[in-house]
Formats: sequence, C-alpha cells, structure tokens
Amino acid sequence: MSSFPEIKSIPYEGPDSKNPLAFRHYDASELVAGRTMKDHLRFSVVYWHTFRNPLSDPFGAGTAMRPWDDGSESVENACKRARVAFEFIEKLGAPFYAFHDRDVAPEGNSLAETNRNLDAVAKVLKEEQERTGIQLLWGTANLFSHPRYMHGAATSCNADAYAFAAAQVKKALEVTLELGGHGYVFWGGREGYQNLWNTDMKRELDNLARFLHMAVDYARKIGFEGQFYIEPKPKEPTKHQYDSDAAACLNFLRQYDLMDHLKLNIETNHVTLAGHTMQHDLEVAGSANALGSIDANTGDALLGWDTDQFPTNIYLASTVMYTLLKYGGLTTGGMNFDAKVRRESFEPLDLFYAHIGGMDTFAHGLKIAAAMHADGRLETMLQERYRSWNGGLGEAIENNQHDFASLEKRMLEQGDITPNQSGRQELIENLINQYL
Ligand code: XUL
Ligand code: CO
Repeated sequence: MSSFPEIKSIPYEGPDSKNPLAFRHYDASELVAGRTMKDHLRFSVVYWHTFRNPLSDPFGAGTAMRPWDDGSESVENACKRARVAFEFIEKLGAPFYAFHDRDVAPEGNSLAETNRNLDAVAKVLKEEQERTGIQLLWGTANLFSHPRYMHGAATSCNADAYAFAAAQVKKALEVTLELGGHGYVFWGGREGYQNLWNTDMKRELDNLARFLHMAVDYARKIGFEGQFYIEPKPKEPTKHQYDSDAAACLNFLRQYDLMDHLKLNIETNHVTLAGHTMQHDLEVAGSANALGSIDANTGDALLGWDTDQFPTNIYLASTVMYTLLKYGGLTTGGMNFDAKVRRESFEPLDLFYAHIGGMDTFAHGLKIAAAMHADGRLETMLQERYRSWNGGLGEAIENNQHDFASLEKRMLEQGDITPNQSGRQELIENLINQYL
C-alpha cells in the first residue's frame, strides 16, 4: 500500500514550470561540464530527520504527522517505516540515503538484542535497495542519544562506555558493508567537553584516535572499502566539540596518523556555527585533499543553533558547487540533506517540497558554478592577483632560491616595493552577481 498515493514521481519540468511537485533545475540526466547532474550532485536523503524526527523543539512536543508510523519502538514498525522511506526516496528520485544504526532499528534490552533488531531491519533495507537501485551513501552509529553516552563515547571517562561504542561501531560497519555503503561517517556526537576542570583533554583525544584506528583496522579486516569521514561541528551538544572545524579535524588527523584513512564531511550549518563560511571550510578541506562529502543544509542567521534547514540560497549553493568543481567534484561522497522540515511543516507533503527545493537549489547552483568556471573571468582575476609570483622574484622565492639575507639585499637596493594593485573585491562581487 502506498503512503504517498497522490504522488507518482517528481518529474523535471524546466525553469518555467509552476508545478510545486516538479523540478525546475534538477534534470538527473542533463550533462553539465561533461557529467550528468545525477553524478555531480549525488543527492542523499537522511533517515534520521526525514523519517525519525518528530519535529519537536526545546519548547514543545513533536508535531510530525506520519500516518504510516504507529509510534512504537517495535521492529515491525521499523521495517514498515523502512519500506515507506524507500517509496519516498524513489518517488523523489534521489540516488542515495544515509542512516544511523539507531534511526533504522530500535535499541533492545541488550547489545545482542539490539544487533538482532538491526539485522532484521537491514534485511528490509537490502531488499528495498535491490528493488529500487537506491544506494547507501554512508552509514554511521548513533553514539550520543543513549544516556550511557552522557560523557561521550570514544572520549568517555568511562572505559565501559568506550567499549560499548566500539562494539556498536563494529556492528554498524558490518551492516554498512552488507548494504554496500559507499562510506562511513564519524560525527563526534558528544566527543567534546562541557567543563575543562573535569576533563583530561589529551587522554580523550588519544583515546578518540585509538578508536578511529581500531575502526579503520576492523573495516580493512572485513573488506569494507568505503571512504571514512569525520564531520566537523564546533558545539552542540557539548560546548566544545573536538572536531570543531575542518582545520581542527585536519590537525587531529595529521597528529594521529589518520590522514590516509579519513576525509571530511562538511556540513553547512556546522561551519556557520564555527564562525566560518562554507566556502572557507571547503577550501580548507579541498586544499588538503580531504574534501569528501557534504551535509547540505543551512542555519538561520538570527538563531545561533543548529536548525538544520533545507538549503534554498542559490548564491550559497553556487559557491559550494564552484569550490567542489574546483577540487574535482564529488567522488565517493554526496550531497546529503542533513536537514529537517520545520515544526510547522508537519505534513508528509512538506517532505517532498523540502527535498525538491534543496535539490533544485543545488542543481541551479551547479549550472551557475559550471558557467563561472567555463567563463573563466573569476579565475583570471585570481591568477592576475598573484602575477608577481609567476616570474622574477616571486618565482625565485617559490623555488627556494632566496633567504632572508638575499631578500634584505634586494630591498636595500630597491629602497621600497613596487606599488600594490587593487584587490577589486567589489568588481568580483559584481561579476558573481552576473552569473546568478
Ligand atoms: C549532527 C549531525 C549528524 C551527523 C551524522 O549535527 O550533523 O546528524 O550528520 O551523525
Ligand atoms: Co550532519
């Protein structure tokens, strides 16, 4: 029985369409810069927000109307919900999905029972993947909701909690492998601190690195070849998350010899909470060859918390796509909508509107970004700004042919520098608006 009987599938109808249940920009098979939109964008639906979020907030109960869900924590309900999820994703036309272990299957009374629950639902997920061709972008384990993780998981002060988390990730890796997952994400849940007076930061970070090494070792042992990612976030739920931004994550990965094994999954709202722009963290990750995947959402400029809204800002999407294209585009990763409809948008239909809007925003952004690259004026201006490095003194410095003494000699002879030239920021910003 269909849960969305009024919707057959979401068609592409082009920019002039007035149909709210159609794409105006996302045409999966359209070629942009030599690749289909489907392959460029690799859209993914997240299970936790779209199928498990009750749409509560700190001031009120959930509002979500999900007629297919009986509200129980039974395996039967979980299996039914999984089938509905695939009906939704298939009708939407997204090629991927992502989940936490505990989104898809209920926790039992013991680890063994919980694992059995997960296996039962994974069986349904596998059937639905095979039926629809929808693939698992990445799996992950929820190491933050259960009270046992109140002090964190891989950074917990309680070694037993650490061991439980290890067992949980072991199982999540097995299930991700079984479902052909393209990757596995570590978002640091409660890996951070609330109070430094009771925190041994060095010990926690050492233990976290040890945990990630164990995960990588186990994945290799069972033949999981998907890409691992760390997802930076500066705060929430802890006041300081260790994986606070792309630079902090890279520093951690380098310090603990993990650079070969993990890339970054950059989430827009997390980056803005860190006080950066998305463009900034994408550059930091991209220039370190660690730009892996994107959790596509947005925050609200007036609410300083992780509102995880669907992205609708074309300027932002164009910027993201411009930077992604610059670094070769997505390979193992995807454009994963870690986003939820707002509490007032409680009907199932809103799930369609939200995803259609997000997909169209990024498809539009992709077309704009490809045009910006093809036109080349931005790149030319950037190159022009650095022309002093392309020959003469700059080239010699970059070839390590100078030291402080030789540079001093040169400036003593010259007396002062050749005049600087304008950075042309306003001109560049005007130029970007021409493409939108
Ligand atoms: C939390 C968040 C997570 C991760 C997966 O802010 O973004 O949902 O994406 O654990
Ligand atoms: Co996320």
